[in-house]
Amino acid sequence: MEQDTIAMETDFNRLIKDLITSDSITAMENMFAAWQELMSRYRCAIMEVETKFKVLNDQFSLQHERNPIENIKTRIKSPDSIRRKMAKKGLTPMTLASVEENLNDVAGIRVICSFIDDIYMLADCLTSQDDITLIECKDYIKNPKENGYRSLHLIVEVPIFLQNEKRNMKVEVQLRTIAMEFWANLEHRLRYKKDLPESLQQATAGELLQCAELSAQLDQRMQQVRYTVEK
Ligand code: 0O2
Repeated sequence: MEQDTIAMETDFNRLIKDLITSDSITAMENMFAAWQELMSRYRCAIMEVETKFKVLNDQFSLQHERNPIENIKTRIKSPDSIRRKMAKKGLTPMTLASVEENLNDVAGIRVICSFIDDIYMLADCLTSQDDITLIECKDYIKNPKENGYRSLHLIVEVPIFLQNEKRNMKVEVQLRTIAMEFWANLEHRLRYKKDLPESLQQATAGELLQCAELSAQLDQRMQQVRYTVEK
């Protein structure tokens, strides 16, 4: 019996060794290295765009004694989220070249602003810089989504300078006010409570839409207060 078990284990080990050849390990290592390199390029692109916003914030605070930016958040899309988005768009098989060409939001930066005006001022300042190319602009502030979602989304291309080459990388920039961020964060959390009955989902959607409208009014009023104070 013991002899049989030893023989089976030896066969199994041989099978595994045959499957995992040194060639396949090298191929996996190469794939992993290429993935790491692409993600590193996206991280560099985020650093470039984040620095641009920090410079604008600093310059503006010197000139106007206030900061238009409350907070900056950055993220690289997770491998699982990338895989799901590629599948949703029907982009299979998933290759690195296809991810780079077809996904605009692997690198994301969110800029939380004090006032609505600041959003457009910062967007203009960023897109008028000569190394930035504006690929797409979705204005969900002027045209909110049906559920009430508001933000300004830009897809920009920014060059990054590596040891021996220059690469243009895409970055998604989301600009929103504190009130828009507050609403979007809570809505995002509630949306993932998927097991709600249909009637409750509809009631919640209506309530969330009203909250979005209230928060948009709040943004408008705060903007008015600022105009009054500045006059
Ligand atoms: P995550 O984890 O935030 O990155 P496209 O990218 O153009 O093919 P998409 O994804 O519909 O199509 O683009 P869109 O409309 O510009 O939205 C992209 C991102 O905006 C989302 O990213 C969210 O971050 C945010 N967003 C859009 N609509 C809503 C909304 O209704 N509620 C909330 N809370 N956020 C929203 P991802 O890919 O969903 O994920």
